[in-house]
Amino acid sequence: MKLAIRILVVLILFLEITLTCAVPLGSNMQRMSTPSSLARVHVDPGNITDPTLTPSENFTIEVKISNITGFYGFDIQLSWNTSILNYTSHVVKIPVETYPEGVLHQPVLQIKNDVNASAGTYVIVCSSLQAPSFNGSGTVFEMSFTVIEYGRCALDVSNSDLSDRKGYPIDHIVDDGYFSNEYYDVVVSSVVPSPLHAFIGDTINITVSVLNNGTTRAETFNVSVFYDEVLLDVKTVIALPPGAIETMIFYWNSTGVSPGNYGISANASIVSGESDVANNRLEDGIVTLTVEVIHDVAVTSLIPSKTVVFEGYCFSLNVTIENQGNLPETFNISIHANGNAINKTQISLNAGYSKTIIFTWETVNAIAYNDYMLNATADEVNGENDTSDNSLSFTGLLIVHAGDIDGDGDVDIFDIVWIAQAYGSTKGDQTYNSNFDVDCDDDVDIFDIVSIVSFYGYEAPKIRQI
Ligand SMILES: [Ca+2]
Ligand SMILES: [Ca+2]
Ligand SMILES: [Ca+2]
Ligand SMILES: [Ca+2]
Repeated sequence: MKLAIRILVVLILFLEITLTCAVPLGSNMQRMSTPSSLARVHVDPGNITDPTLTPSENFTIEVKISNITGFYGFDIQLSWNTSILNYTSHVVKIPVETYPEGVLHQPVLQIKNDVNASAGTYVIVCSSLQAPSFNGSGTVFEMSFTVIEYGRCALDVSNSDLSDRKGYPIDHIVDDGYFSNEYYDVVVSSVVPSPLHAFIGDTINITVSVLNNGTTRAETFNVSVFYDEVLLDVKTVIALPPGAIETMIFYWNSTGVSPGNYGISANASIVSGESDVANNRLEDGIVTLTVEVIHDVAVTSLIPSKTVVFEGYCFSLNVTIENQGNLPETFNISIHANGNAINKTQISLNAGYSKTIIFTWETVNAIAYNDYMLNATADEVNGENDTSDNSLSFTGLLIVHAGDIDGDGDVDIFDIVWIAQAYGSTKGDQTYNSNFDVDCDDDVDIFDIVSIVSFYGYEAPKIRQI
C-alpha cells in the first residue's frame, strides 16, 4: 500500500510539474519534521477507561493527524478487538473544504474506505489531487463502536503511511488508542452480628456478605472480621464471579472478653486494579457484652459424724455449702431427719466461696431402731435456675439405745468386744470408729467403754434384727 500511495502521489506530482514547469525533482527530499515538531497520528481520546461503558453502550473515537506540514496523502489502518468492540459507523472528515475539522484539500481521490467489521479493521487510503498540501492538524475520520463485552483492547493504528506531495513519507509518531471497561471492585455489603446483647462466654454469629462488584474477573480475596480493632478471624473467598455475592458466618466466642460495647466490622482485602477501596470495609452493629448474673447455691457434701447414734447422745452433721453463682448470696440451710426439721441456719457466701457448717442434733426425740434419712437443703435463691444441687441426703443412719453399738437391740458382750477392739484409738487411726466414740471427743477410751458398760444387759422391748 505504501508503494501504491507513493506511485500515485508521484504520478500526480509529475502531472502538476509538467503543467507548471516547477522546480526540478529531488531538490526537496529531506524529511519534513524535526523530532520536536514531529507530526503525530493519534486516536482521540487516547485512553478510554470507563467501566460505565457496559455492553451495548456506544462510544466514538477520532483518528487525528497533528502538527503536519506538506500533507498530501495517506494510508491509515485502524484495528480493534472484535470480541470486545463492534463497529457501528464512521465518518471520513476529508477534505477540509467539506469538513473544516478534517484534513487534506480538495479535490481528493479516495482510494480505499473499507471496513471489515468481522476482522476488526478499517483501511482508508486518500490523496489530494492537484490540490494544495495540508498543513496543521485535523481529523481523518471518526468511528463509533458498540461495546459487546467487558475487557480491554488497543484501538490500534496498525498502519500509517503519510505522504508529502512528492510521494515521500512524512516522518511521524503514532499514538494508539486504548479502551477498557474493566472494573475491579469487591465490597463488603453487609455485616450482621447476632445477638446484639450477649453474656460474656456466649458465641455471637457474625454474618458477612461480600459482593464482587467488578465486571471483569472472578476475585479471590480475604475477609477479616473485627470487634473494635481486634481481629476475630479471616476467611478467604475464592473465585467469586463478577456480580456474585458470598455470605459467610464468623463465630465470636466471647469468653474472656471484657464487658462493654463492641463495634463489629468486616474488611475485604484490596484486589488488583481496584480503585474504590472505601467500600471494602463495613462496620455495622454494636454487640453489648455483659456479665451473666448467675444465682446458684449448692450443698456439696453431707457427712454425719457417725452412722450409729446413741439416742440422746452427741451427734453432728458436717454440711458443705457453696456459692456457685457470681453474686454474694444470703440464704437458709435446713436439716431434716426423715422429713422433720431438726436444724436451720442462715449463711452468707460470696461468689465462688464455700463453707462447712457443723449441725448438731440432739437425738432425744428420735425413735430408736428406726432408719433415718438426713437431708440438708439450701433454700433456692432469687433467680436461681439450677436447683438440682441445692439438696443432699444421707440414708442409713441408725438411732439405737445407748450402749448398743452393733444395733442389735441389746447391750451385751458383743458390744463390749466391738468397742474394746478400738480401744486406745484416736481419730485418724485405722482402728478408730466414730461409732465407738460415744462422747464424741475423737478417741475411744475408758470413758467410752464405761458409757457402754453402764447399760450392759439392756434389751430393747422390741428386738430389731439387723
Ligand atoms: Ca471496593
Ligand atoms: Ca443450686
Ligand atoms: Ca448390741
Ligand atoms: Ca471418746
